[in-house]
Amino acid sequence: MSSKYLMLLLALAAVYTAAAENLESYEGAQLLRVKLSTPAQLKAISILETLNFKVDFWLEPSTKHPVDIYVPQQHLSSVKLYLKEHGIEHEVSIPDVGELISEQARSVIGIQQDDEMTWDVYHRYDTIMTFVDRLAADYPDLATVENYGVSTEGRPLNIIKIGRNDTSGKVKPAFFMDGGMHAREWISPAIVTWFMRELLENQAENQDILDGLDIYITPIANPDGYEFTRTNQRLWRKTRSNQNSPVGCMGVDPNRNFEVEWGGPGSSGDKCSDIYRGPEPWSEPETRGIKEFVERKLEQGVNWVAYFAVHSYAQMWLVPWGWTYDLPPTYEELIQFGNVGASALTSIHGTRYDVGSVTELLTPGSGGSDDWAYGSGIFRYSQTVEVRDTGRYGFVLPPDQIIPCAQETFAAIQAVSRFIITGQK
Ligand code: 0X9
Ligand code: ZN
Repeated sequence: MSSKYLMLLLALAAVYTAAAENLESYEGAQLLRVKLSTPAQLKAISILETLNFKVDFWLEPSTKHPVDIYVPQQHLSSVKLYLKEHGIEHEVSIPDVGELISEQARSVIGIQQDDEMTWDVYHRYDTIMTFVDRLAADYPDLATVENYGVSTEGRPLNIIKIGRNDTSGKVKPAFFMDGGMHAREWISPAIVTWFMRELLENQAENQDILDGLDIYITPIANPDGYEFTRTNQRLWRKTRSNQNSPVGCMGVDPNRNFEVEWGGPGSSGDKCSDIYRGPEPWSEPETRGIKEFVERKLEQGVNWVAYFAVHSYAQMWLVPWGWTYDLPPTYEELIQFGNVGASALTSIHGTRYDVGSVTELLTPGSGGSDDWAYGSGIFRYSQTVEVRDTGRYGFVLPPDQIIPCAQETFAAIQAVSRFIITGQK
């Protein structure tokens, strides 16, 4: 190894160590998977959150699907005992969450500085936003970047519009996509940036889509939270606004902050909860920015048709409602649209997705962007796509899955785009 290279490696390692000093350690924490079969077991698991074991439900308690529970090292034996006492068997899906996180961090050291956009690692906010600006500069006829606000910590909220300018006067259908709403779901910004790249750098394959649609993508809807996962807590979910909590809890779950039956089931008034809905709807500049942008464009004549919230994980294509067990009035066509997407997705790598309403497949969660998009009457089709995986790695998805995940999800976007374009002719 040349001494120049060694010096570079040492410098990078020093930067990493300095940054790592602020990083919360997840050493020895485990992800446990349980399958609940009775209402009593469901109750016992739901209560777990209030017992001071500092558990974090990566998948919320339900009898419809396995439940993933993150447990810090110091509470593992108590939680395992609690499960046993309630007759609930568990599997350990991640034996050391801290080790898994460090492994992924180590794999970045020495490979590259984080300035060039690639899809083999997860990138920082600056790298991603610079990439988005570059795309718009490289493809001025097809892409433009607009600002729709500023985050609590002062980061620009930018969105890219991709589509060929139509001079015929015909109003094109438009898609809206929110990526990176939840900070720790790193796969989301990683794949939506791939969609942009695919559309613009592989135009031959996407001519009809570029001609027939306008696709608006905000790659990191919650930039403060995203950066906080890089500098402080890898598993942070919410925004970073100050809520004047007496115990110092920060932030709001942006996906409980949209106004549609705001404050309903599956959202919390506790500032320390990961599903804290905020003091009022639209309290966060990150959610308010989306609402105001969508409404402004609507007034300017944009023909909004479909809303995609890109989250992880579970491999589910979720349609409204999230706030009630009732099915929405156009449930059938939402499911039809979802099936078009999910079957195209599966055709690429065989990855299986469930399609259904949020409350059919998961648990209620009120105040989500999907419910607002649909319930406001602005978008005919609205969905949350929960991408890879099903819990083997959960939020700590290895970066070698970015490209396969992006490829298959992009196939879904292409399929629903064509469904809209041909259907609307
Ligand atoms: O709970 C959420 O916000 C989403 N799941 S996640 O694990 N990515 O946090 C699901 C959102 C589904 N839609 C609504 N609850 N409205
Ligand atoms: Zn999410």
